[in-house]
Amino acid sequence: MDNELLKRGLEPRPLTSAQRAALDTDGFMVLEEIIPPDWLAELRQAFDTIYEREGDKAGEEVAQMDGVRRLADLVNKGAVFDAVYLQPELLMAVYHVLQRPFKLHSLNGHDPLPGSGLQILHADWGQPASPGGPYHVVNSLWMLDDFTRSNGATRCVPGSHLNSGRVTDHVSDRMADHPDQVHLTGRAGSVAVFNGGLWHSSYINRSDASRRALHCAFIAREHPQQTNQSEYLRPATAQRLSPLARYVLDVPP
Ligand SMILES: O=C(O)CCC(=O)C(=O)O
Repeated sequence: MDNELLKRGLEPRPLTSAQRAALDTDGFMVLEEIIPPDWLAELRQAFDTIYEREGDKAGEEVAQMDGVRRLADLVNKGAVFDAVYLQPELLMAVYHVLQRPFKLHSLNGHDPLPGSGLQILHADWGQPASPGGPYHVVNSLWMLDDFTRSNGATRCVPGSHLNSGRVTDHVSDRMADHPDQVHLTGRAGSVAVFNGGLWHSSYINRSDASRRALHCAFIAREHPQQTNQSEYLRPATAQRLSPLARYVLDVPP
């Protein structure tokens, strides 16, 4: 484990052997009942309030997508998000995959609207992959609603993080269903953690229900962040950050 995390107060929560095996072999795992009901209600409320407040600018710091309610830079949009990027099981899983010090890559929101949401199958690490690592990115999906087959639960191809090269070396039509794809379903309050080399994408929401998620991604410490936290850091955020939060965000002490 990264001793800097422990020195700043992370309480280690060792993964089970089944969790480690799932991350190694499938490239993902789902942690259930991570978000208690009160916090879940606050996160849902914050998601909707921020989206309403930002309107057509919502998500623009990172990426907007037609048919998807996107949010970005959530580190600076409410203390309710502080515990997301410090969740101990999540940090342990990230270290297990990356095997070296890491930092937050970005904290965003994603809600495919009814009838929309399909993305190309992609990996979050943009460079060609080498089987067995080293890996560079770990992402997590915080399920603020139940993730079901009908409301657009994320699809992924188990074991695809073990392939070499790029997704395009293996898949010609990345919008099409992949024969080996599965969906990351789970109850609201669950968190799916996956290797950034895993082929995955958002899927069509064929229901009338929302499918709000937070994307909390981490990157090996030697690489630039998707959201440069030092540049974006607002005074109100800086004031409340713990030493552990500052380290994970990679902002000055
Ligand atoms: O929320 C999802 O289903 C995954 C979205 C995703 O992979 C992305 O926005 O790059």
